[in-house]
Amino acid sequence: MIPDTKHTLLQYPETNSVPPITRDLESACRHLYETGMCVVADVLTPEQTKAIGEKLEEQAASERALGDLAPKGMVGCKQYVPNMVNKGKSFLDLVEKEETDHLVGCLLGDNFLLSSVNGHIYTGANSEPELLHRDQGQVPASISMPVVCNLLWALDDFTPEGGGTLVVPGSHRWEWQHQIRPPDMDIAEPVTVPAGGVLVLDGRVWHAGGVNKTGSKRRSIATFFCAPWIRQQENAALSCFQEVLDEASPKLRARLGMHTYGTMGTVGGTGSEVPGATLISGEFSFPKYIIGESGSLHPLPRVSRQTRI
Ligand SMILES: O=C(O)CCC(=O)C(=O)O
Repeated sequence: MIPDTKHTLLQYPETNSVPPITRDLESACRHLYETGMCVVADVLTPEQTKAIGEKLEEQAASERALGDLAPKGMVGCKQYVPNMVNKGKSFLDLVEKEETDHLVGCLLGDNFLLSSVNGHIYTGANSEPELLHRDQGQVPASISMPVVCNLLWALDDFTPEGGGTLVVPGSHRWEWQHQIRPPDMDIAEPVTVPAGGVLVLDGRVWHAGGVNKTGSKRRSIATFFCAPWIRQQENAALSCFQEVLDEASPKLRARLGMHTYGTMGTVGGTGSEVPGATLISGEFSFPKYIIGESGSLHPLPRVSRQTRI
């Protein structure tokens, strides 16, 4: 897939309207190019939505019980559950879906990587929206192309009253000077996403979690993706269980970064099967050892589901 990068600039502070909810992936990609966002309905069945929601709740409860042994997940009324890669196949299935390939591919090209998978649970009412931000805030604003893309899989309805994501549609097309500091919150629009649907955000578009006036629970899984030539948010090569990689399809292994991209992402200088070629993109397995000074050989330990503290 060849991403459409020929969009025109939009004069700050002009914005677009929130695009209509669609089920058609071609329309969704057009919405993404034009407005920096799209909402696709019914990508998960009600049964899948319920099962993923329950699994997320169970995981969140087990991490709260870990106390200080887990990263601080609770911020205000939001519990953040990081690195779902090791926490159940249903989360990884979102990464491999055909809709994911299509929607992310139309922004980042076919070779995109999984940057992270995180769970979000908003447990109650709040009075302030989150900070407006761009998900590619670490990338120089003068880089005018999308290099990351976030898919928020709604496990409950996102509604304006229930704190649904606030987005400034079209802000990805502003000149780079307006990509550094957030615009006024009052130009951000609340987005409605029915449970089982997905909200896709171009990494350059300003957005934030909204104000939840109803106190209803709002859960989602954020599958975050990046171009194959920038760093992933989670260092999957280090933190992904070996068993997850052993069970993964070639596509999932590649998304996790277990694939070289030209000369990038090698492990110990990963060799190519092709004589004389070093610029070949291809899957690798972790070598048994890393070569050190004077040719010493050092075993490469891998994190395993089997070994526990
Ligand atoms: O959950 C939301 O509505 C917003 C999440 C968000 O801003 C993000 O993942 O970058």
